[in-house]
Amino acid sequence: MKKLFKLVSLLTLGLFFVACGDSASEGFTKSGKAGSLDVTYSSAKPLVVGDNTMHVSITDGGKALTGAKVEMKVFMPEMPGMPYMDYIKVLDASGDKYSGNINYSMGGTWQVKIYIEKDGKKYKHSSSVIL
Ligand SMILES: [Cu+2]
Repeated sequence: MKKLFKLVSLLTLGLFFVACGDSASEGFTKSGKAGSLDVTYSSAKPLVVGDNTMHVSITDGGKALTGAKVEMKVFMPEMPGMPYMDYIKVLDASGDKYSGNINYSMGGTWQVKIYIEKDGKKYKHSSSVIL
């Protein structure tokens, strides 16, 4: 009986960790290249229509890129019955993290551009998200 109780406790504990793992992975993250740089942009929460705190991290040959000017732009091309719309934000730098609010004003596919400027060199990362 004691053994069974132990087993049930372990299973319950296991489920608890599985549940926690799920909620942690519900955030958003996507990676790609900007020229020679590696770019990851993410949000702690799933993306929603409206305001989202986005984080960008950049590495150059595996080393975090600090002191860059990073601008994020999201846009939707014009569609029948919908004008072109965009949202542009220069991200705040804090160490090797660049963050800022991005507002996706409607559901659908948004084109994402991340412009990076460092020591006079310019890089661009192109991506897209679906809300
Ligand atoms: Cu639209």
